[in-house]
Amino acid sequence: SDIVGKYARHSEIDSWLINIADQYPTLAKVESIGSSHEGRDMKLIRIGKNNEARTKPIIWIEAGIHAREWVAPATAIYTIHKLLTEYGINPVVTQLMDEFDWLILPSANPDGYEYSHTMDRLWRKTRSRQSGRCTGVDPNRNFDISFGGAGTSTNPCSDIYPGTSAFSESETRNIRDALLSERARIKLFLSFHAYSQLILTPYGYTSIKPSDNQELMRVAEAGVASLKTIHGEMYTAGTPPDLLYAASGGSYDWAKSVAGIQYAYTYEMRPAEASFGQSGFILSESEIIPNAEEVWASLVTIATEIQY
Ligand code: 0X9
Ligand code: ZN
Repeated sequence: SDIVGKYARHSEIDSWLINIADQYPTLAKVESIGSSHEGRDMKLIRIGKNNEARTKPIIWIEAGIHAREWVAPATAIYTIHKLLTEYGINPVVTQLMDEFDWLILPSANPDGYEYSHTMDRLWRKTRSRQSGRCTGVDPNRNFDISFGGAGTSTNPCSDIYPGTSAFSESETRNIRDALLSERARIKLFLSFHAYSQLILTPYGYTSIKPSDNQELMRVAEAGVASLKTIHGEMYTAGTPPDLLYAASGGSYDWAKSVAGIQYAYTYEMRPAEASFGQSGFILSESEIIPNAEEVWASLVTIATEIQY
């Protein structure tokens, strides 16, 4: 069944990944990076010409670490589909598959994602048991970078509870271990979120800028410009402390400052803002493809700009 352009369930994403990799055996391979707290598989798809040689630079995409941000996994799925179905047809896709291996984790918080479908549409965290009758840790506060610092709460019931210690969650440990085993080849790390229409540059945890801030901003601004050409949507590039709020323990900050991946960005996708009476996390299914098309255009530009 085709889930492109739909808000699919975790199990549908799983079987779709297996299926599409089967259809393109020379271009794709699915592997598991481990299980979630409730035992769901976390599948990573490796896409690229000759990806089995494991020699090319890697573009890493993690999506859905926040459960309610449904457009993020849906955009990762569109991207996987585009790469595989247009290889050898679309010259841009072909080039980006010849030059990079794409490692895409479309459902980074499977338990939370399922819970947001069955019990609470606005669930954000994991589903591990915490003290005081509370459930879940914010996985984007659970990485070991300024753990428990800015943008966290010590209240286990809070949506920004970072957990009892860094990497307390199976989901973040699985992501950490997969990243560490590939880090030498990863050139670009992307974390897909919603919403606010931003390309966030590092760092999120401090207002101190990395030494290569200018270069990171140049590439992000180029991405914003090409994104706008598709449907006219406006994004802003900059750091979380400058544009949103400081937040520690995030995956892209860890990818940059600990794993040493130079280009690390967090996308906050559609919508730009919540509309009256409705949460910004509730985005019509009809916006998945337009959102993914414009994000794709920015990815092409970013991938092109970082080639050297
Ligand atoms: O708060 C977050 O984790 C992200 N915003 S969201 O609305 N999707 O929850 C921003 C994350 C930026 N990254 C870091 N601050 N590390
Ligand atoms: Zn998020």
